[in-house]
Amino acid sequence: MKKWTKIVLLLLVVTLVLSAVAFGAKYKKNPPWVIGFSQIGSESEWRTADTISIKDALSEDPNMSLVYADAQQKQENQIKALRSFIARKVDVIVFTALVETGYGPVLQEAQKAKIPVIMVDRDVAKEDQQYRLTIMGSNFLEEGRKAANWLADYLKKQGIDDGKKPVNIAELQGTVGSAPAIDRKKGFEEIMKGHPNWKITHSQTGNFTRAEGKPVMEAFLKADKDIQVLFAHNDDMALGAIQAIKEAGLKPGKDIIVVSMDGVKGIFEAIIAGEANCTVECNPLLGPQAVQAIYDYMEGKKLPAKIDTIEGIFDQTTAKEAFPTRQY
Ligand code: GZL
Repeated sequence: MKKWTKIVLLLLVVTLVLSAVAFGAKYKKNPPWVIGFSQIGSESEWRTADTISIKDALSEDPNMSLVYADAQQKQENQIKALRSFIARKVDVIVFTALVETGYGPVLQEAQKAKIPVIMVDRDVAKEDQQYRLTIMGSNFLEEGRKAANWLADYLKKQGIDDGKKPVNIAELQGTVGSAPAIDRKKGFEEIMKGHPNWKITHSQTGNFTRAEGKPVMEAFLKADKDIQVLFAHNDDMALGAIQAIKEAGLKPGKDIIVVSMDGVKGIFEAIIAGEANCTVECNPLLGPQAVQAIYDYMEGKKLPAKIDTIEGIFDQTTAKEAFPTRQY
């Protein structure tokens, strides 16, 4: 090849590369970015799926490197992790709040250090939301309403609720002070107002775990067998309670209607086996949305205050068909 041709070709390649860089995405800070992800623990099937989704999405992205911290359900561990991210000057913090309150000071420190905070799943208290960029996750209030509306429809169809006879409900609450526990309860009780014969006769936290849901349900049943419905703030506690109902000689899904949230594999199996009745989906697969939010931020786009996830509801008429394609 003639010398001149080689020079022209070389110049062409250099120009192409430079223009690609010049007209490539304009970032606030050029990658690679260090992302600190503070997760609350591994208390449920839902949390495990959520952690895998977010860790995979962040670590598989060529522009991101992940610093991961598991708080093991302790807020002090989480605050320590956030402070270590700040000290390390990570580019973005991604975190889910174990409980709503107590994060104001550390979020202000992140803001002072000009480190953006993107919340996933559980938000912080209203007064501290000014220190975070956005929250992505479920609408817990709506999940509570969906559970109660499904129950009203089911009780009517089964001829169990004449609007007068008492419907006694046992409630397994999630982690005290957490956004899902507060808002799922609020949403459920909002719909209850339209059913004066419904009553929550027992209510206690099972901390979103099977191991704690079972003994709490055992204690409910020891005190009072006149329970028609179990409303559990997540499937893991419902699965623990189903064991307790069986050990008390009752049929879960029949003697006691079981309604919970998340949509994990275990509850699909219980619904298909007729031992549970309904699960309101709460999508944990937030990884891709978290990565997209980081790119949007780095490209200077304004993030919406809340990024909602799309969710369904499953019962004994739909669970069997949906189960094979479930991703968590
Ligand atoms: C809800 C999430 C809750 C799940 C539980 O988005 O925060 O925490 O419902 C999990 O299974 O423990």
